[in-house]
Amino acid sequence: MVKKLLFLSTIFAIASILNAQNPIINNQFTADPTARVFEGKIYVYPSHDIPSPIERLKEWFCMADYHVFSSENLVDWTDHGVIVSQENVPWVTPESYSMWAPDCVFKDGKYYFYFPSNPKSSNGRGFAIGVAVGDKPYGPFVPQAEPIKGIKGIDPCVFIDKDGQAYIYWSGQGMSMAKLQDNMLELASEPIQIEGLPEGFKEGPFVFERNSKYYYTFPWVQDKTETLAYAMGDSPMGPFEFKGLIMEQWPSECWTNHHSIVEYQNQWYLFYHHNDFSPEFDKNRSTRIDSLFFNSDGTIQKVIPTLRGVGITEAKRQIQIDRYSQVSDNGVTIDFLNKDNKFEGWKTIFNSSGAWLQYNQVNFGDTNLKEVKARVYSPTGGKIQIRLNSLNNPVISEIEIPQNTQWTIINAPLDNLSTGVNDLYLSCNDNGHIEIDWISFE
Ligand code: FUB
Repeated sequence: MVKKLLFLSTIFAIASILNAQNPIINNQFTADPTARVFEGKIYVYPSHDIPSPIERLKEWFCMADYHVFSSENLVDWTDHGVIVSQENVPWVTPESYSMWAPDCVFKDGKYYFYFPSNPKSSNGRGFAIGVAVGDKPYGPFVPQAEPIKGIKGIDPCVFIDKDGQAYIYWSGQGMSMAKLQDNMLELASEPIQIEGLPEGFKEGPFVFERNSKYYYTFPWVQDKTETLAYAMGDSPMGPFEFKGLIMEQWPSECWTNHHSIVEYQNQWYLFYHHNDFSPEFDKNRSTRIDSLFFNSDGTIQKVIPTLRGVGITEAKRQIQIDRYSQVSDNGVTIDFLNKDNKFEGWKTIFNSSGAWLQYNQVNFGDTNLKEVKARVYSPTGGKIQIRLNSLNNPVISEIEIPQNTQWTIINAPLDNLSTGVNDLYLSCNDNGHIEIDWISFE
């Protein structure tokens, strides 16, 4: 049996490379992202939302398997393919499509992948939490024959303290935790409830430590949709004192949020999700990242979700300016390129004089580039001006866009050249209608 499972995990692992800002994964829906640093890279273990192939889940969460993604620069992501699926876990009901929010940790040379699902023994009801074990962060992972005894619930998070003791946290029937045995597969203590949290629906615990403070973080419905909130304590078992919000609720169109917090190359990041590629159905979600900062007393500064996300964009790549850092109040709109395949991404529409857009952190390298290239469409024709670092700086390129009725790629020369990392500013001086898919420098 073990050999067969290993074989299945291996054949599914076909890596592909993705490049994107927020949302960071653009070849499938991904939710509940747990980010971990393994072998000097960031690995993301998300849920894999799919449009339901079965009637019962058409309006609900539907997940058949897990992929894992990795990145060194938080911009280019490798999809390592399927690591665990509902068909290859002995205890999971094969067509339950309940492979909800997972986690993965490393201990004593092994990677332990924790995931909730519907157990065969439960006649279609409820969740248990199982473990799959691997030698590498991208698998292959071998699922255990049975789920962890003593846990009924979802959203596992495993935290290993500095002394090597591992703790598992989960939700469902309250917010619970227990110690894990050294084998990482069994509980070492009776589950207890986390005290000190605010009233209201809570799920998705994520625990981390920083400067000897323990952070118990969780999605929490304070009003209409889920916020991300946190409490702090001096021990992984609490007590925890509620501190407030990490992220505000979504303005209605996505009911869930679910997150993880990780330090990578001296910067802390919040991984979370939103329904960017599926605005009309909030159970098909996508992973995002933004930077996270602490105050001097250890409390967390609120994270404002951005489209720009994190990481440096190479000037020679196709820069998706629709993932902007800031835009003018009027005259710029963002829309899908192809409403029938939203994974193709977005376009930026400039349609009035004075409109501007800012896209931060573009790396022009150390040699002067000579021209700008843009994929554009404009039924009216018009001009776009590009500046670096401020709208008051000299224009480095004026792109004259001829009236056209089809997407076309045009080139314009660059003046006042620059090297290094700069913020881009695009602005429009006329009232034409100009659509831009991407721009690039060469
Ligand atoms: O992804 C399914 C469920 O939605 C998760 O388990 C919850 O945390 C929520 O994000």
